[in-house]
Order: sequence, then structure tokens, then C-alpha cells
Amino acid sequence: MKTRLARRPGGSVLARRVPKGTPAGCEPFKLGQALVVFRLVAQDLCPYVQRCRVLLEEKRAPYVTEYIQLDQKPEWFLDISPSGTVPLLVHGDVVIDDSLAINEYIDSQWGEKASPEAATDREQLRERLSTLSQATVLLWKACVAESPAAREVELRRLEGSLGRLSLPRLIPPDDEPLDLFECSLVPLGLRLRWMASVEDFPEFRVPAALDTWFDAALQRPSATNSILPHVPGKFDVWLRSKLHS
Ligand SMILES: N[C@@H](CCC(=O)N[C@@H](CS)C(=O)NCC(=O)O)C(=O)O
Repeated sequence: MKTRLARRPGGSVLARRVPKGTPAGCEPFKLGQALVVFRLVAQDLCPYVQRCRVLLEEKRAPYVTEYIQLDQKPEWFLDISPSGTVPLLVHGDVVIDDSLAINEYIDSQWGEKASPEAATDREQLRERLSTLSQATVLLWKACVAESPAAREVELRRLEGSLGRLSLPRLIPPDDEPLDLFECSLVPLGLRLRWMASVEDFPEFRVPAALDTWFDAALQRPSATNSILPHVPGKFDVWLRSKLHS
């Protein structure tokens, strides 16, 4: 059963929470008729979690997302998580607690490859992903900055970091999956859009080519399916509270 599903991905399980009675162990389990393979422990606002969900959605891999509160981490999570951070992937005996490592692992386990084979290309991908992670941190710093002046500094850094991102190719058709870099770019694009909808920061502009890429990427089902519907509203309230505190 597992092998057949692995050869022919599809039938993505879109359960958003693990229902009551789900085994707490790490074995694949049945949800309705589907065999659930990947289990992702998550927090609803986290951009790193969303990277993994975009990839799982792009690959139509069967998975469940189990949301936890980071200020009340459950015992079972602390027992299996080396770092106490989300995302945490559980797959059989394998437990991984870093979004980029998780995505590399999922890519090695399921469906068509979303990353290059050659070692030099993989190294280059890691560098691009590292710049992307820096941009993600800068966006967060801009949001939580303690004064408008400090925010402006972070926004300028963010703009510089976005300018250094090597641009993705044109967005592929929906039936052609995004690659690993593109999957990680989606959560950043979404948060830049949410940020712009809360307030116009006149000194800050997303580079035009990147903005055009976001226009197309954020329409993909993987972008909308990879977050819970309440999250844009929650981000809005959170950012307003930071801007006006
Ligand atoms: N490098 C990690 C970073 C993950 C991370 O920082 N996650 C945050 C949530 S967005 C977290 O779990 N923080 C722990 C906490 O708040 O206790 C990754 O890419 O997975």
C-alpha cells in the first residue's frame, strides 16, 4: 500500500488537525481511506512551517498538520523534538526539526524531485535558501521593531536582502511543481503582502520582478492550502498591535 502510494502521489490528505484518537506514535496511520505518511507539527503563523506545507501540497503528499501552541508546548512534543521549534516532521522513525532539512528530506522521499541532483547545484540552492532565511528574519524584525526609526532600518535591510535574492524562473503551470527555493519563497511573499495591506511603508518597495512572481505564485493552490483561513486576519491584528504599541 505504501509503495503504491509512493509511486503514484495524489489523494492529498487535507486534514488540518489530527483528529481525536489519532495514534501518538510515529507510524503512518489511516485517516478515512487514506494512508497518512508525513506528520508535521506546526504553529499557525510560522513561515518556516508554511515552507514545508507548500512543498507537501506541491507534491500532493499525504500528510497531517498538527498545530500546537508555542507558549504551551505539549509534553509529547518536547519528548521528541531536539530543539523545541516548529516545524517538526515525523516520518516513521525519522524526526527532523528544521524546515530546510525537512524539505530536503520530503523531496528525497516523495514524488518528483524539486531540487537539483548535482552537488554544486545543491550547494548553490543552499546559499539561495540561506539568503531567503535572512530575509524572513529581517521581515520579522521589521514587524517587531520598537520604534518607527528602528523599523525603517530593518525595512531598508530587508529591501537589500530581497534585492540579493536570485530571482526564480517564471512561475510554472499549476501541474508543474515549484522547486525547493520557490516553495520557501511563497511564505515570504505572502507576509510581504499582508504587511503591505496593514500599512504602506513609503520607503520600502519589493523589487518589481519579485513582486510579479508573487502575483502568480500566491494564486497557486499550494499557497492557499498551506495556511489556515484565519491566519491573514491573525497576522493583521498582530502587526497592528506591534505598530501601535
Ligand atoms: N531554523 C528553524 C527555525 C524555526 C523557528 O524559529 N520556528 C519558531 C516559530 S516560527 C519556533 O518554533 N520558535 C520556538 C518558540 O517560539 O518557542 C527552521 O527553519 O525550521
